[in-house]
Order: sequence, then C-alpha cells, then structure tokens
Amino acid sequence: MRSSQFGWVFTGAFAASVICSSSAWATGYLDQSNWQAAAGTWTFDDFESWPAGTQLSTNPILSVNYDLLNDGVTYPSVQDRSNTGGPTDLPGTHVFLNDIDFSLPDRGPFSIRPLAGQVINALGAYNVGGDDTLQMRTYRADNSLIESFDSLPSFGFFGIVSAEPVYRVMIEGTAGNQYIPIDNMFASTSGIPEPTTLAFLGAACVVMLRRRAN
Ligand SMILES: [Ca+2]
Ligand SMILES: [Ca+2]
Ligand SMILES: [Ca+2]
Repeated sequence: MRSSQFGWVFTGAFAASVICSSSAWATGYLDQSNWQAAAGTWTFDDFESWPAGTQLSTNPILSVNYDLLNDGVTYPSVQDRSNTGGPTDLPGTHVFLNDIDFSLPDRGPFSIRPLAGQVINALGAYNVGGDDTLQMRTYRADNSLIESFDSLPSFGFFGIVSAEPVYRVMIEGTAGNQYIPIDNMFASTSGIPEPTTLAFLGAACVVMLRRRAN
C-alpha cells in the first residue's frame, strides 16, 4: 500500500468513527459557531445585496437552487423587514420570505436543492419570524428523509451538518402561522461524491459496529 493510500484509508476510518459514533448520519445545531466548525467550509448570504422584491430561483452566493412555492408560480422572495415584521436582532433590513404579498396565507415551505452536479453537505439559517417554530429536513437523492431538526420558537439559528450527501432541504413552519421569514442562510456544498467513497465509509461503519458489538 502506498503511503497516500494509507493516508486515505486512515482518513476514511477516522471519518467513519465520527459518523458511527453518532446515532444518525446528520447532526442538528442551534449554535451558529458550532455549526460553522462542523461544516468546515461554508458560504453565507444575508440577502442584503438583493433588491427587495427579488424572487430567487437560484442563489449563486450559496450555490443552491430554490423550488417554486406551493402556488406553482412564485419563488421565495427577498423582502424588507418593514413589510414582514419579526425581530430586529440581526443587522440589515432584508429577509427571505415564503410569500410575495405580505398577507396570510403563506405559499408553503422553502425547498432548497444543490446546483446540478453538486450536493449539499450542511445548511443553516436564522428563524426571524417572531412567532414561528421552523423545521429543517434533509433528503437523499431518492427523496427519503435523512434528518429532521427544529428551530427554537420565534428567533435563532438552526442548521444541519450531514455526513450523507443531501439533495434537498425543506424549511417549513411547524408552529406559528406558517408565514416564515428567514435570514442569514449558510450553505456548504461540494461535487457529488464518488460511489466508492460512500461504499467504503459504509463498509467501515459496519466493521466498526461489529467490533463494538463483540
Ligand atoms: Ca438580512
Ligand atoms: Ca400571502
Ligand atoms: Ca410567522
């Protein structure tokens, strides 16, 4: 075995031990600094650079796409907080909203996907609704659920760091009126991992769990 191969295997085994030591393939965070440390590399959009009223189908700052809202015709939109209400704890005046007309009802959850050829490894955002609890859910390529994680009520950071590649993230109100401004979105994305890498991590996990069971 070449030394580079040994290094790769060692790194893989270490990664597997981290993954296997947790009960799930993804971890939720309510602390922005802890999420950032776990995500490693990430980008960040405070939505201040977009004019108020802009609908976003794609966000090059975060390397993600946004699906149409439930009405089938509008995308989530950047809005001025003076129109959406909510806590003023964060700097700036722009938020990201699942509506376009500032009146109930809302237009459904945010559905966030990686750009073509990419996966999402971690995603975080601030709940700035003032009256909502938000749920973040991560999904595999076959749309099966990886992990679900709830924000604190009213205000605060919440995010997921996933060991499994994420192909879709949903953010939905689970308490409150479902009209849910969010802000300061963070994302970590990368190219789609090689199947051999995933297979190796999975195999290392099985070996480790077997050893633990003995
Ligand atoms: Ca903002
Ligand atoms: Ca509305
Ligand atoms: Ca609300």
